[in-house]
Amino acid sequence: MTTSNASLKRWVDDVARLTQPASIHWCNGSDAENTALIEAMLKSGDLIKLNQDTHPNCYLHRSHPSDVARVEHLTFVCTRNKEDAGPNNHWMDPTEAHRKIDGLFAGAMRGRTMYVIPYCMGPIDSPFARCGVEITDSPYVVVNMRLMTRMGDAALTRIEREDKYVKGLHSIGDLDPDRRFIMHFPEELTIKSVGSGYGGNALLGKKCHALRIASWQAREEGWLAEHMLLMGLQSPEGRTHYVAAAFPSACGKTNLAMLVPPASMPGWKIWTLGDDISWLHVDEQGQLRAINPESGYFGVVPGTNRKTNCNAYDMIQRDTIFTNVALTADNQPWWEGLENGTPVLDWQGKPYTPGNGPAAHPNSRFTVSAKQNPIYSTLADAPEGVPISAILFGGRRREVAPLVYEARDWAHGVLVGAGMASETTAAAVGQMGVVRRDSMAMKPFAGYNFADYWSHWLKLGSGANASKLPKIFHVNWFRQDRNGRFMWPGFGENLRVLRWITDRCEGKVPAIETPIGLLPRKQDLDISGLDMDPSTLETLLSIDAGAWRQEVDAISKYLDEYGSRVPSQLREELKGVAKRLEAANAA
Ligand code: GTP
Ligand code: SPV
Ligand code: MN
Repeated sequence: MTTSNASLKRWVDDVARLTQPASIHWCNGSDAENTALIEAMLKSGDLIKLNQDTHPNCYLHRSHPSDVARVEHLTFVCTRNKEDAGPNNHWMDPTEAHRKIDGLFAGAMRGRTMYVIPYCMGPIDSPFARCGVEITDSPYVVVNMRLMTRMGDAALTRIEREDKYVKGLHSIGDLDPDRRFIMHFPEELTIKSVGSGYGGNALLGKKCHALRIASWQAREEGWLAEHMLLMGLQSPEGRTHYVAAAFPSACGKTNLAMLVPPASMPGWKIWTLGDDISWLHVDEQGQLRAINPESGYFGVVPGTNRKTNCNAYDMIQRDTIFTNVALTADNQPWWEGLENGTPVLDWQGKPYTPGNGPAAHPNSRFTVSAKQNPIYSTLADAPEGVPISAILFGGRRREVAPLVYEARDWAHGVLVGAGMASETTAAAVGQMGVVRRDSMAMKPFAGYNFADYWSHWLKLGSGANASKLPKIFHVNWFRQDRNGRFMWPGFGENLRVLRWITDRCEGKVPAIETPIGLLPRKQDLDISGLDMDPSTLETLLSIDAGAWRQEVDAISKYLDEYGSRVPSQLREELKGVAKRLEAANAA
């Protein structure tokens, strides 16, 4: 097979000349192709068959122990002008970057098959969808891309028609962390990644295309590409609100998107549209609408069980690829937080000894088609997307940030998103549990200067055509008490907070004005049936003025890092918070 598109054919030929594969395979996305790839990977040891009685069509992949998470320090945005990448990105001159990485690609596919993967991010017939082609020498990448994107013939047809697509080149190379780079060339709509087989570094449709390159395109074209889940909340009366929520990696997007309502909220229904990425546009009526560019989930495994999220748990009992989980004696996958079973082999395949670190890697993942989600929304395939009632920002904050508050308006909401902070997690290599600023949960994913990104957000909201903007909220499920215990039960119980949010969207309940935004009155947040003492709720719903004055100072210093490109409106919003804190202090 090949293509009628001359530029695509030329690029594939050029890559083959550089990387020297033994053969070239154009992926069509068929079942037969997938089965053959899985058979081959079982033979090569890339995949291990899991217990087919308990987990039909489930496989385990063990990655190289040095290759288990995203590598932010090796991820570059290569723009002609360094300032365009901004202090939020590592930068390299594009000419130098190409030279450096092409050196690593030279001959990298010798003896291997080179796969050409045409894919579409978003419903194949959506005007908001964007296509790409990933070239890779990893069959694991191919089978994952098939679950995560609309991959194969239909995508190729659209690419040939449009003649515009993102070029992604990937090789696992020798997996040496010293020869590992993930490079983005937004001005050329090009991605080059070498030396890693891990999700976000290797499945180029996901973070590299749908966030870093897409955010760049989105600014040029007047839309937003965001690290947001997308869900529908249907009340017992039958009204549905769609909500998009940006939380940093491993901070609860998949779980919120697949939420199981608590017993105390009968009649509520949740619909998942997406669990990681949303593309948002203002439509002709001035309404913000969103699509999920992905078609599968690459989700965190640890912590998933029947109690925390039975939707997610049920979904991964069949047709799932597990990466870096542990194994039981009868070859079932095992991870921390699972209610039964005993691990005998850890994620590296070594005999498991309790007390010697976790059995499953903390960033072990499942890859599964979204169609297996029992609450998958039929509107996830709607070309026009869904109207958004509310945007949520949130992070992992053991202190300072209350359970929920509402921004005063769009511009204040942009400040709330820009000032977000969260504790680092196992999703990226590096120290865990350190609080860092992570604007809109996009610190690792914005493909351009954050200062310009904040301006773009402000501009989108002030446009005359944006008349029906969603409300913006901040949530925090992760407040801890003095003993390090989570104060809020989280998971399904988060629906109690979402209900207050939709009540606010419908103008049903008043809220309390505070210096940082609008907080719920205690009587408006239903906590019936929760074992929660009044002082805990008090803490969750109050703000510590001293801690917030420090927070404002910290945000101010953070904005300073971005210099004169920071929009003055953002600084005005921050001054507003500072003034209100002073006034409250004086009162
Ligand atoms: P990425 O895929 O990395 O973008 O992560 P994500 O934002 O989708 O996070 P996910 O839902 O996978 O949750 C990450 C971890 O946080 C898991 O171990 C969950 O069990 C845990 N978690 C999710 N929601 C909650 C919550 O409401 N409360 C608490 N305490 N933990 C949660
Ligand atoms: C994240 O780290 O935010 C993920 C996993 O969703 S990855 O695809 O590796 O980026
Ligand atoms: Mn993510």
